[in-house]
Amino acid sequence: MTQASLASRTLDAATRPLPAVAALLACALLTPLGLAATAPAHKLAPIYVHMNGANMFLENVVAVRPGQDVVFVDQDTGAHTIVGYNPLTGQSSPRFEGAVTGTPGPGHKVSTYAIAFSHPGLKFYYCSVHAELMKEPGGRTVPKKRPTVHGFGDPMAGLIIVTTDPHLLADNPPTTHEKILPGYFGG
Ligand SMILES: [Cu+2]
Repeated sequence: MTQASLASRTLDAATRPLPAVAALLACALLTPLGLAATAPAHKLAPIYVHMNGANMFLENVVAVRPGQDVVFVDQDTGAHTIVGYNPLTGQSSPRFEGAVTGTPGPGHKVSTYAIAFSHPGLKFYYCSVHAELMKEPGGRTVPKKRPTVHGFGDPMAGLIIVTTDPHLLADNPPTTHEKILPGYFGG
């Protein structure tokens, strides 16, 4: 890597989260009090969750505002599903149910699935291809990695926190602001 490209990468990494932070600040300043939780005055940039290898959601916990899109981006060679479930009842969600197809790699069309939620809350989801829901002895339903699936030990699952809390919203990883992650397509 040349010194120039190193400097450019460093600069890029340092400035990347700023547009999103600026957007949130602008929102906080421009949205009348009490309106933010129910009706965003203007469209926020989406938050991205990537699949690009090891059969997992790369950013497996993200926070979004009510009405803000979460876009699942499949940069993996394999297909996945995104299915909401309730850990207390074990029921799957009829509305939060998406599917994305794999891609051979850079230059090919990337499959996405988008969803937004109206109210604050915890939205648990899993990939039904690579994980399965199981009821634990305490009564809670949790996703477990399917025994035949390759990847790390974690089940392919995640959580979307729908909130107006600025501290939670600020905790998103920097990659959630990029639609496509450069330089890597997983298997
Ligand atoms: Cu999957």
